[in-house]
Amino acid sequence: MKQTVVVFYGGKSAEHEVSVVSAFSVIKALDYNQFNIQPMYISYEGNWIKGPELQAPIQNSEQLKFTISETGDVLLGDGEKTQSVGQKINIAEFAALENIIAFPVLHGPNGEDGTIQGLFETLNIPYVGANVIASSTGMDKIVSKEIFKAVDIPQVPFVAVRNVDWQDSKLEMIEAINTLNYPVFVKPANMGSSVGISKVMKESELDAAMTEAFLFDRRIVVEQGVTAREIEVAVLGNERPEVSLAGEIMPKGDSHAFYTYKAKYADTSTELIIPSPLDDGVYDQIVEYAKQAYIALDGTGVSRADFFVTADNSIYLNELNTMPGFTPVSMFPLLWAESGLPYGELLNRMIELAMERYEQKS
Ligand code: ADP
Ligand code: MG
Ligand code: MG
Ligand code: K
Repeated sequence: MKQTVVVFYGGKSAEHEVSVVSAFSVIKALDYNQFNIQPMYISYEGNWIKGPELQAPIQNSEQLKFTISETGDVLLGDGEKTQSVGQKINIAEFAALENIIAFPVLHGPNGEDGTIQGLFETLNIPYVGANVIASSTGMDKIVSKEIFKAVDIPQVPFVAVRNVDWQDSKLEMIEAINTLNYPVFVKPANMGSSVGISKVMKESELDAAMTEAFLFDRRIVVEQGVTAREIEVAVLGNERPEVSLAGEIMPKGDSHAFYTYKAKYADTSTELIIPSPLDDGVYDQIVEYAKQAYIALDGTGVSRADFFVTADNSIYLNELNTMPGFTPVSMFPLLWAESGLPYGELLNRMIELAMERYEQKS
């Protein structure tokens, strides 16, 4: 009997739409000779909607009832963002499904942060990608920075700020932030896709940026801005992680102050250069840091490690993303394709790694 891969997508997260686009490519590219595919849409409210089980690849997103507009918006059903196709199910019904493996293609809080991974652990269901601890620490920019610091991976200077401290002792907080050089980047601790992030040129702009970031999280990280190239590598594996070639992000046009949400998903003018031309020794050092970072968070399955490389070849780890984008224009699958592992084979390898880990545990 074929195993069923349950692909979770959507999610109660500001990165819902990115997830839908990623999942569509995943669902299309999975190996239907080996698996049945069960799409499982999670609505903005957190409801689980079980779509029709698929025995053959779907050809277009209409069959999953969503379309992607020219501006990159995902429109579900008739364009109502909360509409979806399928039948609402509860966790007990999910747990009763037999011979399944979960494939969460979810970004951001409630999907990439260890919560749903913990549910799969509890239900004793194998799942693709990062485990609970890598997911939760990787999602939290403050916790992950503290861990990377502890293993001596270079990062830009940063200051962590809690909402209550910003309310109670703003002047002290500003003083701490002013020890960094402007521009600074203000980021919600738990988010991705550049959601809630601002580049702040001077102190007078700080308040608005903090208010914006606090919409997404109680905790914020303020980072010193660097002028640098953005270099990313993909990591794949459990105990012995492998690292791909390096890719470089080139957001084009001067409308982008940095690699924004729009530049990431809607803007086809953003160029990805693979392999990225790097001076001698830089790639090897990046590979080393990527492995160290992955192991420090106890990474499993996959991650994308993102770096800043300055003109004088200083290397800073920006972040580890445990559920990197999987859209057709996403860096992670393109990096593996250029490194000799095409999209479909990459998905198979990810499923294998999930099963390996599951069998080791049990
Ligand atoms: P996310 O998890 O949302 O992708 P990042 O920390 O990667 O958040 O920040 C998003 C983008 O903002 C980066 O890809 C980069 O373009 C820009 N950025 C973030 N931090 C800095 C920094 N310290 N210096 C320069 N650019 C930055
Ligand atoms: Mg991120
Ligand atoms: Mg990022
Ligand atoms: K992250």
